[in-house]
Amino acid sequence: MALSEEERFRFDLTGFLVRPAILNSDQIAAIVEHIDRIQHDPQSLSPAERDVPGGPSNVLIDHPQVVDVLRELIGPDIRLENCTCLWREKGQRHGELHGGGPQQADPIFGYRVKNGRIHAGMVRVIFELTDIAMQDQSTHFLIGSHKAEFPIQEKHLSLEEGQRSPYLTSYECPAGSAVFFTENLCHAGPVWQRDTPRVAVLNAYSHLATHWHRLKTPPAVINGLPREKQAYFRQPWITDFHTNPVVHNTMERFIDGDDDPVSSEHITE
Ligand SMILES: O=C(O)CCC(=O)C(=O)O
Ligand SMILES: [Fe+2]
Repeated sequence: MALSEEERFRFDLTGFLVRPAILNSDQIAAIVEHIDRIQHDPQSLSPAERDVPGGPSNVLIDHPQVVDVLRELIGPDIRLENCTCLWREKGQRHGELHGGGPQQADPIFGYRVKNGRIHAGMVRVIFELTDIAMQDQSTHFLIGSHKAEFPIQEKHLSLEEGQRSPYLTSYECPAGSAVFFTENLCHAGPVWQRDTPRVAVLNAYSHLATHWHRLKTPPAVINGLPREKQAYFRQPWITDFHTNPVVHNTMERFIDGDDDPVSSEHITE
């Protein structure tokens, strides 16, 4: 198992988990510089690097300390279905608390534990590329809400100072940390309070058979990745019954085969 018993307990109890400092300083510097150019000077980049996870951020797609955890949380076959970068200046925010509660019933997001195993739907991984202190106001979580069966009550949804739920929690971590959370956990990106920006990459992983986000990663970026990383974008199916014996959509099949890495569901307009 990838998670220690303590990590598994913590993820199940709260719905999120921080793995501190899994990237080295060279990796962090290269990705921050790349995101700066994506956000502020995209024309200086080749089309293959004009968005994440192209260029140096491709190390995040299949970081060993991340995919091991995801395979334990989601299942052995996973996809990367959305990848975004952020450069959040003081005063900017993502928005209000959202998600969690009874959408638990939806297999895309749902979180359940059976036979000693976690079966999470979509899991988001935030790669924090700057140090995060509590007062900076990084992503916040309403802990336990990933298992809530009743609607999340209004008084627990405030981000106002002094009116926040006692269950609203965040984290501190050094640059280069990975923050995992189940998409069924109620969460928010409040107003960023630090003078220097928060730079991060957000990856959404899901079970191989599901796809929530319409893929927005540009085809040129996916085409520019090594084949074993393109495999994380393979089509969302498990078994092909057209063939005898049936074929399974494994990572190895994709890597050894000639499937077009850019599937028809791409936004091309
Ligand atoms: O930007 C943030 O801090 C939160 C992002 C968020 O809500 C999400 O990844 O779904
Ligand atoms: Fe969100």
